[in-house]
Amino acid sequence: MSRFYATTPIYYVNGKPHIGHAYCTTVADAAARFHRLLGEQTYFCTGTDEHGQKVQEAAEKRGIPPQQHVDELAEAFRGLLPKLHITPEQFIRTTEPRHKAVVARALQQLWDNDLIEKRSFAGWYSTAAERFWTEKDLVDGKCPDTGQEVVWLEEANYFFLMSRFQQPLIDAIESGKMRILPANRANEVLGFLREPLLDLCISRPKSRLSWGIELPFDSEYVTYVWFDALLNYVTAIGGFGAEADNAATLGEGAAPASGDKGTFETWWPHVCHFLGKDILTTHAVYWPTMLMALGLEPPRQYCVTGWWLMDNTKMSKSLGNVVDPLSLKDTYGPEVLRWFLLREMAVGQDANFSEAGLVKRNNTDLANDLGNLVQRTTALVHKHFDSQVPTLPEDRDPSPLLTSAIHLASYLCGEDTPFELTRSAQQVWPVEKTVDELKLHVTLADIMTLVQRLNQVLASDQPFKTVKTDKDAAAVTVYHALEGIRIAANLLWPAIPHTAEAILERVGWTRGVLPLADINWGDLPEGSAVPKGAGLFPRYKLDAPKDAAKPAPKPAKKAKQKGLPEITIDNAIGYDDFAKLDLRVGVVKVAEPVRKSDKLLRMEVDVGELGLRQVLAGVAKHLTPEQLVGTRIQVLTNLAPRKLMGLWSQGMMMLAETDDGRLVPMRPDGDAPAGSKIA
Ligand code: ME8
Repeated sequence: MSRFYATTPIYYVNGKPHIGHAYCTTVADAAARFHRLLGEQTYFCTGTDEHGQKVQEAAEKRGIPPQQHVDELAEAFRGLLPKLHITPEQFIRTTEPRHKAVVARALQQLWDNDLIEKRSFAGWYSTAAERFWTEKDLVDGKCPDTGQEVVWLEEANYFFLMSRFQQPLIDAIESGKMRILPANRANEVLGFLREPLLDLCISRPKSRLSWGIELPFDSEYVTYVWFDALLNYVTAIGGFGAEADNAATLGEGAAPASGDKGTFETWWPHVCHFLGKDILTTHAVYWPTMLMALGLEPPRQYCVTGWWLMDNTKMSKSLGNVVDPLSLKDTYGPEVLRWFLLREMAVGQDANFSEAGLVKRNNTDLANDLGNLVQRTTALVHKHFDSQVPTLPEDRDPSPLLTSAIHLASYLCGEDTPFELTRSAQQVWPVEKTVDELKLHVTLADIMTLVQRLNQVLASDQPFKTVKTDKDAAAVTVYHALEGIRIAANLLWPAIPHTAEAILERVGWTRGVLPLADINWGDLPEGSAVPKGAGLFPRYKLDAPKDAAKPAPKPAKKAKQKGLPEITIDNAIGYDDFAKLDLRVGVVKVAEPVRKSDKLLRMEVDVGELGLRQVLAGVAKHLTPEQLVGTRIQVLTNLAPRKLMGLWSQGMMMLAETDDGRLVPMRPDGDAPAGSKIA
């Protein structure tokens, strides 16, 4: 049987859970549920990372012992899960004895195999990043990752001989054995591996940090927190001798390697790590090399997620600009929050978080599209069909539009159907394909095309009218609309599990959520009772004061013309706004990498009458300087200048960002000279 083992990062307990944590865990939860729909056995783990300097300092700040601190905060993280309808099989904490034992066994094995060495070492240490940097790594004398102060430290430490595994790691990524999604993140890791890989300092002297797992071969040291934390993924499924401890801790039968839950060997080949882009190196470089050194396979798959931003800054505990996900759940309910997190953010990319955005997603997708469909269809059943699923009359075919909805549903479920992609305004894929590629935002958008198609069917078949003149025709539409809703709800279950279950009941379906292979159009029993219920999704309006700082949303603009599909443009801007942009043709005179940045290129661009502009663009992973010098690009010249890596950027290069994360320059066609206005 095929399996899927989903993990989230285990979260630092140096602050309360925030939207970033809620997001990563929700994506993993939804992915695990989608894999269940694909008929796979799934195991999903999350937990807390409880050792290390950050946690020790957080406890000191509160003036309480670290154990008390971590016990309290672990409960805050664990307690958040049911409130977001997240259902992991296991919650693991790194201070549990079963995990400490795994870490000690792993360290001992590496030590016995001469893969750990003691060396004296000096470097700039950043407490915030919990690591050493070399002089040339520093930016303005500060930690390049966190921008915080660093201190010079000289000490003897233990090193894991990570450098030995550089080539096997490159091979694992290049061969696809380690699958890193989205693909641009794999390139990022390979880019990092172009430089020689150093050995990894995996100890901290107790004189400096006492809150950690003691090295089994030197009681003067504790283990570096990342070495400890990453091993949780193995502990959770019984690796490194954790089977018996797991069974004792979690209860017989609850953990892999006990009862019928499989073993470490059966789960490990199917692991998929969900993680934020900021912890890619630790997961895709340190972790697989640790596993290789321990004689285990590197992780099979990674899903690297982007950041939720607020005013273009990452929301995080240390920045203090954190939106409490619980407060939004209390206002709008967990299902709306889940929907927003999963549908709004393209997996892997950053997105801006706003309450207004959440309200909009609720109102358009859930209240208008899904809620209305259920409400209108079941209202017809109550009014005209005795609150029962109508019986399908013989010899009455569904309308062509309805037939296309039936085909679309089968196509989403993976069947060969005559459904033509061109019938759809957007390209739609079978659920299995986009789930496999971990593009869950696309999966959900595709499922919503079924909901939208069913709404179009109601608008075009007009059963509320035909029911008075041709009840059989209305019965055909209503039966199939109920069936379409049943299948859409089944497919949406991974994102909005409680609502999906409620919708299934609402259309008279009593067999619960089914795997895709068991979904057949026409299985909804005729005559089953359709219960009455309240509206599923209330519409919300944001109170003015909450949004006072933001510009008032522009009224939606509709463009109606016979023969053209009607479109609605939210937040439409007027021509005057557009005219404020000074876009010009530019000719790149110079292009070169920016020191200490693997993303930025510095260009000097001739923009005609505006002179020569220095433009910084985050394209180093997509374009070489040679591909730019001498070519023509489009530049936005009146964007307020910004300083990046100590250099001013005096314009913005226009790029297309493709779904698979590539950046493609927008090149002016024809021979318009440098400085020509683009309008
Ligand atoms: O890194 N948007 O824990 P952590 C999206 N303990 N994701 C965000 C975010 C945001 N604004 N802010 C944080 C650790 N995250 C380690 C992991 S695993 C063996 C050890 C995500 O609590 C971030 O990207 O600092 C990361 O994936 C996760 O929260 C954990 O953050």
